[in-house]
Amino acid sequence: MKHRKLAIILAMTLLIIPNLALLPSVNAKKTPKVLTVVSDDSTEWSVQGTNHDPAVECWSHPEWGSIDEATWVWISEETDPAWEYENVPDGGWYFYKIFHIPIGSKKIIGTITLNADNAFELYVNDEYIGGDGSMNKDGPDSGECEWKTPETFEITESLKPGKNIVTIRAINHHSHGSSTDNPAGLTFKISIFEATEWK
Ligand SMILES: [Ca+2]
Ligand SMILES: [Ca+2]
Repeated sequence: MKHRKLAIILAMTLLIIPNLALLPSVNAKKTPKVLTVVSDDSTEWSVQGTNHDPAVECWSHPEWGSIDEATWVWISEETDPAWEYENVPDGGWYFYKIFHIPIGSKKIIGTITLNADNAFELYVNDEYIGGDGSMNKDGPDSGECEWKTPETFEITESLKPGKNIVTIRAINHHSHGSSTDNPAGLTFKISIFEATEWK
């Protein structure tokens, strides 16, 4: 009887062991994506923090360096360069995006890719991250084409679980031109990952 029990246990063990190899490894390295946030009509804009209004999808130039999934937005569908030149405050229009990283997320890694016509400065949770182009509304004299290429910044150290706010100051250069030969726009994509190893 004892031998029969042992034989059954041995048979079951032999059945289970090969199947263990089919289970996914718990140590497999992975970098799950937690969140993607893009510019869209839930982006808000304001004049230096007052009267937040929704940004709108705007006319986009075919040569603008665009970003997958993200919309070009601005304070109006078509730019009025002369009106903007007269009315834009020093430092440009302020654009905001609020997003929430799930509480309990650990080892968060984040990047943002963005582009503006003509120039921008980027802040995450009020911390300055970087920029592209001159924030002077008269623009540079060098004929810079910063609007052609998106920039990517790592924002890991500025992120936190819970509510986060990205602020982008953006400005259109020069008073001359029509809405299509001197357009304005902003586009961005925030990507948040949860890493398995902290570097
Ligand atoms: Ca750029
Ligand atoms: Ca422009």
